[in-house]
Amino acid sequence: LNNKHITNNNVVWQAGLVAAEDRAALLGQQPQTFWLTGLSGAGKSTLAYALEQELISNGRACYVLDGDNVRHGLNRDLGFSAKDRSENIRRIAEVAKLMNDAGLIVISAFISPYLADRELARQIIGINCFLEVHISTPLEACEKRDVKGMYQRARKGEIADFTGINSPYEPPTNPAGRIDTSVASIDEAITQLKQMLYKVS
Ligand code: ADX
Repeated sequence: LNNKHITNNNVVWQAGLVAAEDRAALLGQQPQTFWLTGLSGAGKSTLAYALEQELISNGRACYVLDGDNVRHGLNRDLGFSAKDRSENIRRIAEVAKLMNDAGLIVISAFISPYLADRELARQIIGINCFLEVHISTPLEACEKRDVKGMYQRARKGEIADFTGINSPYEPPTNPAGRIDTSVASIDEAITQLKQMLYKVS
């Protein structure tokens, strides 16, 4: 047994009989994780679901992990402190890794405001699978949309630690792509995202 396969609480990694490559080959695709990061209201979820629909219609097996939904289940115990956001992202990255291992293309849509958390996600998921995309819609545009009315509430001081208002957002320094949905249409954005996928597949 290799030491790296034993965790600090004496759990031993159990290897299966099928390789990740075999599962991917069965699905006829190379698994990837699109990691969409950006402010609330930037368009991450809209793009994630549109991309999922497009890829599924092209015969690709994929799945969306979305902030609002995951926080209803797996991460319902977490809030929006820096510590909780880090744990949120760590768990999502582990889930994305499992889904990639299962052969799926993952599209994740989380604010994921901290550079260090996204770097950890990249390490967990693996640099060859991880496609970081900054949904770079400016704060002013997100706030003007205010689809959930949260910016207005945050401005009134009703929401603590709201990203962009009283909690930081650290933009990626070298993302695989950048999309500003106050400028690009959904169709243009989907075309750009698909090109990223096929480049590495
Ligand atoms: S993250 O920062 O931990 O990555 P995540 O993407 O899971 O955030 O959740 C963001 C969603 O939670 C937002 O779209 C918004 O609807 C909601 N939300 C509630 N409180 C906050 C807050 N303080 N800051 C940002 N988003 C919040």
